[in-house]
Amino acid sequence: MAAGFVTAALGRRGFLMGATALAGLSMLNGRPGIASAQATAGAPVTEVQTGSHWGTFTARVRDGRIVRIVPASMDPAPTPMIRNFPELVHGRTRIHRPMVRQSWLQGGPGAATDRRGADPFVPVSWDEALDLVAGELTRVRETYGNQAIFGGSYGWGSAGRLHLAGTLTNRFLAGFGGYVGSETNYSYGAGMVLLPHVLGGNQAIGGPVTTWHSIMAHTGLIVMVGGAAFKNGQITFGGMGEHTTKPWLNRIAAAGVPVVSINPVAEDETIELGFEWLAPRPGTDAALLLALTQTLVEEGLADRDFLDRCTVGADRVLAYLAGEGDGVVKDAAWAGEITGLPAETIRALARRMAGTRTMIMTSWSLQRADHGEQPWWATVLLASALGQIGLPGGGFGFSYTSTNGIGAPRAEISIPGMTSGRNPVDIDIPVARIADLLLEPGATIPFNGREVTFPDIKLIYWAGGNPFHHHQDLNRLVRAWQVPETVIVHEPWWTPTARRADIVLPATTTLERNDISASARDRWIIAMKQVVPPIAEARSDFEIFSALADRLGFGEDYHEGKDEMTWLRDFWDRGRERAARYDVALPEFDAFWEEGQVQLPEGDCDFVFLRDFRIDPERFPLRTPSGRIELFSETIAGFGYDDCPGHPAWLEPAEWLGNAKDEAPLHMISSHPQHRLHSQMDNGPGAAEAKIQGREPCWVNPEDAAARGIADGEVARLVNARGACLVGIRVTDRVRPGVVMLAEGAWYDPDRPGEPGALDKHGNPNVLTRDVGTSALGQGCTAQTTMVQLVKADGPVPTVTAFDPPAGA
Ligand SMILES: Nc1nc2c(c(=O)[nH]1)N[C@H]1C(S)=C(S)[C@@H](COP(=O)(O)OP(=O)(O)OC[C@H]3O[C@@H](n4cnc5c(=O)[nH]c(N)nc54)[C@H](O)[C@@H]3O)O[C@H]1N2
Ligand SMILES: Nc1nc2c(c(=O)[nH]1)N[C@H]1C(S)=C(S)[C@@H](COP(=O)(O)OP(=O)(O)OC[C@H]3O[C@@H](n4cnc5c(=O)[nH]c(N)nc54)[C@H](O)[C@@H]3O)O[C@H]1N2
Ligand SMILES: [Mo]
Repeated sequence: MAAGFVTAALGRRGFLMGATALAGLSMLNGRPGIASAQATAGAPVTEVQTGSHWGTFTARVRDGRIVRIVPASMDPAPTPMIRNFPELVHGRTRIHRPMVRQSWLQGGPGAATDRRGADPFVPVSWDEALDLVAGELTRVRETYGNQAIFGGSYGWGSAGRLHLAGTLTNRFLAGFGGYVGSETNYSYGAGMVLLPHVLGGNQAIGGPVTTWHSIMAHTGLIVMVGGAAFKNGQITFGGMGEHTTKPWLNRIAAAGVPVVSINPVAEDETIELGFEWLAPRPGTDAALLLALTQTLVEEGLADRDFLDRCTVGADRVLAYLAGEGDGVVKDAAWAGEITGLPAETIRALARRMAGTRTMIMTSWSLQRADHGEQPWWATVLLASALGQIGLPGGGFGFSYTSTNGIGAPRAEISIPGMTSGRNPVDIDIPVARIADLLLEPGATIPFNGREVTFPDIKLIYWAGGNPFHHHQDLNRLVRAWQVPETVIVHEPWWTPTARRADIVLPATTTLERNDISASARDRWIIAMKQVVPPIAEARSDFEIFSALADRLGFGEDYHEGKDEMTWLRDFWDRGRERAARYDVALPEFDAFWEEGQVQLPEGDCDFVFLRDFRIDPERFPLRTPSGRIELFSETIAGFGYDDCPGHPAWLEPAEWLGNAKDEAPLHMISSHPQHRLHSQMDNGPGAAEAKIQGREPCWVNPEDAAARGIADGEVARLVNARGACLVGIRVTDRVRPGVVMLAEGAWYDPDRPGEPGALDKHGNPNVLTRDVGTSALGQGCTAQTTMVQLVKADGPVPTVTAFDPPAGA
């Protein structure tokens, strides 16, 4: 995803492997790697294997239509989501032709920008569309300069080393003279800014981390802060051969390793696998983790030797825990009041953790909250006090429960991909500050010890993301989106963002082109073969940008005269050379392509994060200023931020159950959806089946539902000062009283498009969420810090129109 993956050098040392272990490279036979005609009754069926963020599968095609999706045989736990592809590729939400918003076409740039999302569209030919885009880019560059172009273009797009829409956009705009970009991400933006100060890098997020093998063999207790949510393990960014996370969890459960899920919500695994469930108030985990640490200290269970040898600043944090400065002891009784968990439960958990080999798995969700840096820093503090960091099966990690493939060992071999090139405009905003950027040109914000000044944006170019799903406070984004003169979007589907563009260029889906999937979290390299020809007039992002670059005179720099297959061959050949340096012999490209897949050798199954550092911190220092784990960071303290002091602390969130107002008494969690990837596949049958009267399901505790006279299966309204949406009610005791859960990703569907404050008919939580950064340090997204009211919807409710193409289409 967006930039910023720094890997600590040291934890990697344990990952070096002997040549013999690597020699066993295998290419599996027996799967339909190439298109093969089969005689069936009627039209011939071809079978083509391809890959995606959801995994690898074979698509059966008859008469140019995908009729069936079959998961790949190497995948032990495929996700049912892949069955959505036939509808996604052929369904009625596809954009078939280049389209221009009517007012823009008639009135030119800047015309009636408040009608974005409301205006009809006018189809144009590809030639006209490309001329319009090239002309408008040139006008903006000449009139305002390249820093008036926003090309941060955040989003998941599709898997593949070539057709990564965001990278292709960046490369194109860099070649055009530059753009305002974005850095960090929505996933763990606050965490990835924090951890380099504390641990010297982000290996604790991206891996390698202590393997599941090591956990299975050595761990006596797993504590999942942010819960077991293996719905999230259905996805690997960039694609995969195997889903490993859920199978490992099943094995761990079968082996009887106790798992405590700390989560206001009980996800499926908590019930299915019989995990222990502790349901704190949302946003209070930092207090819980501090109190667990304080309990260890009080009871003489803290590992002083580890704290002395491997950390700096422990004394100052422990003094804070003991109440020095504010007179408040951060003990179990104190945290009990904040979290809503019994103090004795907190004490008992601390003792259990100290009494056995404990692995703490903290999820990404916790830091998408006001002061989201704190629960992550407090995780490192607690793990340090336990003193098991660097021991087999002990310590902590930040991703085990948030995405597939973390903790699965793999060889250090990578296939290169398309690069974005150097951006001559050297301005990047923290990605979640997009609305601030548009609304406050000239304003300066603090960010990780420096300052970012927002330029005046006149043109937005977006491909591969859906800000009208992903950004917070959508009513504010509606206003911000009216500021630029022109918005250009590439999309396969009529998503809320495509509907709010001035020029929409129809992109192919991943099934309509060739690519290679190779993720650092998986052992498989997959040939992502074209399954069907492009639908209607769709073109790949690469073709679109190549044609534009040709028009604008830098085509040769952009495409280098290479077509799709030539690029893939090129990536492969370079990856093959790299692999040879690790004694791994990859086949020639043609053999790989014909076979359709390659399995890399397994990495070090016994890998333990920070093992060498633990053994000898002098010899294997971290890349922090002190070389140790920074429980107190002079650097962060030196920034002087009130909202992110020099050590982990409990800082009251802007909104939480501890300061609930009558008009918004419920805490809303907006988790990642079970049946889709963000907004992707919301237009498929899987998501549709999960909806309630066509709306996104909202989990409500029986107490809260009864207090409002609301029953399971009804449509109700979630509302706060920022917005309102309709949701389908799921009454369940799997959510803590006072908390509601509405997954992100339902296509935003306002009853009065273009108007801030419209009612979203469909259930997108981001009409309710808050658009303020985590802190001056991380400036991450704070979607989880949201209080709402739930109201019975009396009378008839409006029909959902999110999936009806706009007028003119
Ligand atoms: N309330 C709330 N909001 C959240 C979150 C939350 O927890 N709560 N989570 C946040 C997080 S972590 C993330 S990562 C973001 C995700 O936000 P996004 O990454 O923006 O979400 P997606 O729905 O995956 O959007 C990808 C878009 O790319 C399009 N697309 C797919 N393939 C291609 C292609 O090849 N070419 C082009 N041009 N387009 C393509 C898809 O149709 C889709 O519209 O959401 C964030 N928003
Ligand atoms: N199926 C599916 N899988 C996905 C994605 C998807 O869209 N769909 N998106 C992918 C992406 S981009 C990302 S970033 C990851 C996200 O990974 P995460 O951020 O880990 O996922 P979430 O589902 O937001 O939240 C995980 C759990 O945290 C709990 N939680 C929320 N708030 C709190 C809190 O304050 N305290 C505690 N203790 N628990 C809390 C939620 O109830 C939920 O069960 O998922 C990835 N995997
Ligand atoms: Mo994410």
